Amino acid sequence: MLERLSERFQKFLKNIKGEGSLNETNVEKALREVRIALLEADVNYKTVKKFISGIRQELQGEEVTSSFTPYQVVVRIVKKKLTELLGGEPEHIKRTKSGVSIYMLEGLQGAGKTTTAGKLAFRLKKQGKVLMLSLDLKRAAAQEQLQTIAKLAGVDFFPVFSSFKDSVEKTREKCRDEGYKFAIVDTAGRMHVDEELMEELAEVKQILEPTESFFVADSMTGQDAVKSAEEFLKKVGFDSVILTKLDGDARGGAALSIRDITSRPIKFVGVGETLEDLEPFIPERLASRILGMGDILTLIEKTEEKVKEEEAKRLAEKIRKREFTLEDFRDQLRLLKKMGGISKLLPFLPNIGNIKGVDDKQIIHMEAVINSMTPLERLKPEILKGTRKKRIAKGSGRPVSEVNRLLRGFFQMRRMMKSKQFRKLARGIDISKFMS
Ligand SMILES: Nc1nc2c(ncn2[C@@H]2O[C@H](COP(=O)(O)OP(=O)(O)O)[C@@H](O)[C@H]2O)c(=O)[nH]1
Ligand SMILES: [Mg+2]
Repeated sequence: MLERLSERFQKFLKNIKGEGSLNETNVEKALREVRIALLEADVNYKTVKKFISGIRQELQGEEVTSSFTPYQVVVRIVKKKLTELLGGEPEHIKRTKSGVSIYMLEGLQGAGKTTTAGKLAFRLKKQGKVLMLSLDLKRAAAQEQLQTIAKLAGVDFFPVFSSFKDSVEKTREKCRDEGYKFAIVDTAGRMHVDEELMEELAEVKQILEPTESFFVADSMTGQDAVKSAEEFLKKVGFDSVILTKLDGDARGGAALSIRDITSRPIKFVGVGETLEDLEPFIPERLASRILGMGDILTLIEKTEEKVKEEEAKRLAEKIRKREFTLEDFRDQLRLLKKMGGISKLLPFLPNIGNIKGVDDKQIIHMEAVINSMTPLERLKPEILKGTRKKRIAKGSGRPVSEVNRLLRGFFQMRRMMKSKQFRKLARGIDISKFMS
C-alpha cells in the first residue's frame, strides 16, 4: 500500500536521524525532500504547499530543549500533519435512527462502485437485513452484475425497471414491509464526467434522499480521481469517499489530496477484489503505514512524563551493564537540564568525573559539542582525533580545548562506571527518584 511514497518518507526520516540538532538548513532540506516525495506521489500541488507550510510552522514552534531527539520531533510532527491531512479522527458511516439506512454509491465507470456495493453489503449484513439494487436503469447488464454480487455477498437483490421515482418508492415500501435495515444503491457510471450523467445522478440523489452518499474513487488514477471528485461534488454532491484499489501500486496522490480538496471524509478503503477487502479508513493508521513505523511512534506518543521516566530507567540500566556512550552522556545532560539544573542535584550525585566543577551554562555548551558529533563519533569517541575535533569545535561554536575537556570528563566517567565500586553504588541509586 503506497509503497513508493512510504519508501521516500522512510529515506527522508533516515537522513534526519543523523542530525544532532534542527536548524534552518537541515529543516529546509528535509521539507524539500517531503515536498518532492509528495509531488512525485501525484499529490495536489495546493495540498502539498499547505502541508509543507504547516509542518514548517510546527517545527519552528518546537522547543529545542524538549525531551525528544530531532528525529523524534520530525517524526511526531510529520505524522501528526499527515494524519490531519488524511482527515484526523476516523468517522463512522451514518445511520437513520429508525427504518432503513440508504447508501448511494456514485463515481466513474470502473472505479469500483459495484464491487464496493457488494463489500458494503457483506459487511453490513452482520448488523441487519441488507437489500441491494441498481438505479442504472438503462443497462440490463448492470442489473445482472449486481444480482450476481448480491448472491455472492449473501444478501437480497431487488430488480427495478421503471422510472427512478417509481423504483425508489417501491424500494422504500419493500424495506418497510420486509424489515430491511440497509439498502445499498448502485448507480450508472461513465468513462468520463459528462453533463448527462451528472444530471441523471443529481436527479437520482434528489429522489432517493440517501442517508449517506459515497463517491467511489479509484486511487490508481491519482489526480484524475481528485478532479472527478471535485466535479461530482459540484454537480451531484456526496457526503464521503470510498477509495478503491489501494492494494495496487497507487502512488498516493488520491489518498492524500481527496480529503483536503473536497473536505469530505474518506470512510472506507478497498484493498482487493474479494468481498472481505474493505477496511474502515483510519487516518492515523495510514499515516503510520506511510512513515513505516509502528513501534517508534507509540514510543513517541507516550507523554513527556513517561519518556522522562523511561530515560532514567534506561540510563540506570546502562550504567549497570557498563555500556556508556556519549549519547547517554548527552541524555544525562538533558535530564539534568530538565530537572532544573545541576545545582539542585549536586548533593545527590556521586563525584562522577569532573561534573561537580560544571555549571548550568556549561551543560548547554557540552550538549552543543555532543550535538555536533556524528552518531558514530558519539558511540565511539575513541575515533576523535585532530580534524574531527576541529570540525566539532567549529560546528558547536566552542573552542577545541572545550571539546577535549568534555572528552576527558567523559572517559573519566566511563572508567569510573566500569569500576566494581561504582557499579555497586549505581545499583543502589534509583535515578527516577530525582525526577519530580
Ligand atoms: N485490486 C482491487 N480491485 C478492485 C477494487 N475495487 C474494485 N476493483 C476492481 O475494479 C474493477 C471495476 O470494478 P467495478 O465494481 O465493476 O466498477 P464500477 O464500474 O464502478 O461498478 C473490477 O475488476 C473490480 O474487481 C479494489 O479495492 N482492489
Ligand atoms: Mg458497476
